[in-house]
Amino acid sequence: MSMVRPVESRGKGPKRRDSRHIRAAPRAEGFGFQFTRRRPREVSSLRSTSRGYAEPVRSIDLRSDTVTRPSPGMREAMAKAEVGDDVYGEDPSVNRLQERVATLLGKQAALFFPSGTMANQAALRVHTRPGDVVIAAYEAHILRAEGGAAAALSGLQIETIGCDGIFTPDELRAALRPTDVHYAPTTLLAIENTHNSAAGRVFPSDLLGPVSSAAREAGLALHCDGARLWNAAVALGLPPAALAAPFDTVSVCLSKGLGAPVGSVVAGGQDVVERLRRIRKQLGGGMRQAGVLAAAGLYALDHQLARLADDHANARRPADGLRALGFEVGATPETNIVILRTVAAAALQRRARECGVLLGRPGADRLRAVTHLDVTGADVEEALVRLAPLVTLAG
Ligand code: TLP
Repeated sequence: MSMVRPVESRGKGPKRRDSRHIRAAPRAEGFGFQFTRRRPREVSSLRSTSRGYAEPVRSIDLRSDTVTRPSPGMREAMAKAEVGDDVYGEDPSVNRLQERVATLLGKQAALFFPSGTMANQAALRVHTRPGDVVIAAYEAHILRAEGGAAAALSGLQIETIGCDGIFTPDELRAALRPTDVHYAPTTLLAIENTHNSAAGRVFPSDLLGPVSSAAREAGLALHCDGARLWNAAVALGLPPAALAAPFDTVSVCLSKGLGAPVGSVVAGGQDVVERLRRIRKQLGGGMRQAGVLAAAGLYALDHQLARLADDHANARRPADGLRALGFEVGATPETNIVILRTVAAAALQRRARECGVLLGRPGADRLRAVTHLDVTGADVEEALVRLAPLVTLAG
């Protein structure tokens, strides 16, 4: 393949791109490259080789498990989806997805949402009134990463407790306020399982019962932000319904590890789901022929659920590898998220990108690597090779 001109003939070194761009070939064709006139996202830079030719460096995207692209099988399922107007409840594919998720989570009913954020925020609103307090784990996604929606849209205060996404019944009780005119009523407990900021930590199944009993004794409703509940279930070897059982509502995402392009579902009792339908409409989330999206979710549940165990194995490898290289990595991940702490997070993220490794930066001193459907074990090894020289930056 003589698709890239020798570096010398361009005179400006290996970083300069040809006027045309280079795009990675589809996954099924391996790591080959082809020219295209569109700016590619897959190729981050060119590197010179001993032969003096520039070769494209294929990006390994570890920013999030949301970056996956629908596979050919999923696209085919989407193209063939039976559809109808879902605001009238007439989309057969959406109805099938909702029934499927309700069954998987052991609930009476479920409702399809365009995003995890809308799913969570609708659930918070359904259980509360403006001014109420919601208790959640320290650095909960509903507080940190949903654009301030709980305050802006539902007038809620979120109080966080515990550490690493986990807390005990005593910590929950200690956060409750006396019933007194000075204090806002605490009405909801929200548990995030797995916990994103705590490197995908699973809420321990033996704590789930005591914590939810303590919440019930205090009269709280219970919501689970289960964007990655599938990962928790696979990691524990338990059915998702077992982890969903204590909760009034559970939101799950189809667009994270499961690899669908869009979609979340909230499951719960019939009544609560009917009330959620109205809130979804208020939030602008009533969708019409959404069956094309639901079909992707159904395909993901059929074909891409059990393989989450591969992502977990692929996350343990960089955690161990990065630690061995001298990076500060927390506990070995229980699921698919690795958090790396460094004062030089911004610089390291930039240099990693130049080497073709895309990392997330969830905090000023934190980088994140998330494994998913579109990265293989070999990609993870390659990422470690590319990151090794950067350890001196990590401080
Ligand atoms: N998480 C995203 C970002 O928002 C940080 C990611 O890349 O991890 N709950 C949890 C626990 C989540 O991790 C996310 C997304 C959501 C809810 C929201 O889902 P979406 O992005 O569909 O609104």
